Amino acid sequence: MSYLANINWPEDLKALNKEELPEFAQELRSEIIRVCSLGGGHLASSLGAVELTVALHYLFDSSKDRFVFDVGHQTYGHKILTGRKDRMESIRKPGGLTGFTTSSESSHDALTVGHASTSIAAALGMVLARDARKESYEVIPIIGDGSLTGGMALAALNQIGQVKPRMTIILNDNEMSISENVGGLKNYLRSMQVQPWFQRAEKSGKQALGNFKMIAELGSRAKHAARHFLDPVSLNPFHAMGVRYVGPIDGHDIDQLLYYLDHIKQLDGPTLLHVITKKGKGYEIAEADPIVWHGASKFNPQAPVAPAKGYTWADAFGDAAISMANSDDRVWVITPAMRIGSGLDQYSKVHPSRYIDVGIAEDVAVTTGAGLALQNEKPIVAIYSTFLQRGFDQVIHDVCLENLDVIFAIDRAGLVGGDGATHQGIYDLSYLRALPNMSIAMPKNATEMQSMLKKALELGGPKAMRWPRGGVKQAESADMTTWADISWGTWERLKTGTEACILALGPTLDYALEVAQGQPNIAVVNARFVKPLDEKMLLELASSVKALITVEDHTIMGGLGSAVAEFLADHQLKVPLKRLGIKDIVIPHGDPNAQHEEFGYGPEAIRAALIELGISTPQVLAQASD
Ligand code: HTL
Ligand code: MG
Repeated sequence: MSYLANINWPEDLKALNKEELPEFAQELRSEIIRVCSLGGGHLASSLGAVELTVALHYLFDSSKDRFVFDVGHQTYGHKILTGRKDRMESIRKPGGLTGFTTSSESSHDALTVGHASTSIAAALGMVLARDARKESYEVIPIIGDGSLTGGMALAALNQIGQVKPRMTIILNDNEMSISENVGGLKNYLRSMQVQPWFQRAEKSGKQALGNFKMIAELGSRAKHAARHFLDPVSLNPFHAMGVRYVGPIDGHDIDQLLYYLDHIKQLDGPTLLHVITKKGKGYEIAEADPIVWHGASKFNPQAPVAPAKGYTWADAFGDAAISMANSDDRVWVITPAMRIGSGLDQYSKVHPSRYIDVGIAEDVAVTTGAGLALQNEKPIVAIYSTFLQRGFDQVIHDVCLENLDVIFAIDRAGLVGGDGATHQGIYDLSYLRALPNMSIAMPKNATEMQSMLKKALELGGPKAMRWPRGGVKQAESADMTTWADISWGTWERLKTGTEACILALGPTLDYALEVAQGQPNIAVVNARFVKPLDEKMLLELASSVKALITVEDHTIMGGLGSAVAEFLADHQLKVPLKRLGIKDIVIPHGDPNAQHEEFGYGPEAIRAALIELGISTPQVLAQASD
């Protein structure tokens, strides 16, 4: 029988008998697989959290209790159960549901999220508010083992151990981040599953938990004994921070989940429930390769194979890094948990001794890079634009102030597509440009990327290079010694023109070239260095053309356009300037190419800007009215 057909809201789920829940969980799982097969999505994490999601919704009321999912990528089941079942096929698509939890999408989404490790701190704030207002709802952060590697999560736990609010923290431990999880805590968590005391505790744990409240109210000796049973080793790090530890329990056994969640909610103070799950649970291929099926592209559920992807910017960086590390044994690459996404799978195998995955800890990645540089090593810190935001202070304080030789390899610069608002890489130029000693470049292709990396290594100092998500043509030579020299801080004239010049960056160069094609009055420049600008060329242009247009896949405030405007103002140059890029708004998920036009910096927008600037040649007008 189909339960799902009649279940749209948590109330419908609550109408089922407890015995019916495992079967319903299977239906929920099938629906998640179906939805992801149609349009892709975070399949493996959502599958692993199915039973947990069912148990939470069966026991609590997400319209008032706050489920604070960390990252939010494991919430497809939660979305289906909270009134969004009929819109699931739209997930991550333009105008559709977001891929993470988003408060504006549903009142059942307690937190808008996408970056890791925030759930426990946000939940602490909610619990403080609840207790200050003497209200009685539950606040339940649900955090993965990967996300627990972030300093923010650990610092928030530490604070909870001080404040000791009544709350349940669920640690959803599948021993995986996107790739294998890393770190000492991971080893500890794994050891919890094989300790002999755990096997004993598993048998009698339920009974002990049932009696816990009663025992805890007895004298201190009994209290101590009870605590020791549930919180078994005095070295337990959660216990040490002042948070009661219960577990580990089987996160695919709904009965167990209900039992423990129900009992823990009756306890005072904070309790962490350690739940063991399998990433990709219930779908053979996803269980076998949870890395590939972490973020799936659409697939045929009858014959599921992950589609082959073409050569990407990340691959180009990974190949370049291998070559650099081959030629210089002081080159290192650091990633905060993004081995695959940053193109480092091969690098990690070829140069394992100069590769570090620090976990979801961008701050640690940056400052570890600083430490290496202080000892004369040559670190490359590979971070997505959006996640480097987490390491901002470290970039200033630990790298730039000391002018250290750290290369920042920034992937996913610009709009990123399905991941949407939380993951857009559109602020890095603004936040890096202000920093002393920092240099920022954006190559137009993989060959230019190689030259920039080589030069950055040679020059030293903090050097940031950014590139977009997606495909790029493979560079010809993998051998660093053959890579062309590039003069740092110089732009490249791609097309001459007499009346206007379009200064474009990265992927927007194609738009500029498309608009200028066949137009003798329009010049195009690859403005590949945003800091320093090519001041010589800019001065020449300012006195030789009637107008300038900047185009960038980045927020206008603080980006290339701002840099050019500042330069013109500082030199009292009166040439009209039009700046195209992202305005001061949040950009949702969508198709990046369509969004470039929609948000005002695609080819049509460039044509309109030319007309506005009075560069209304017949050709431009003809194209604009097409
Ligand atoms: N850095 C930060 C600050 N936030 C995010 N979201 C990432 C990197 C990228 N990221 C994810 S999901 C994920 C990472 C590293 C793994 C999380 O592991 P966890 O959950 O154990 O918490 P699991 O995948 O279910 O095992 C996304 O961007 C979606
Ligand atoms: Mg995990």
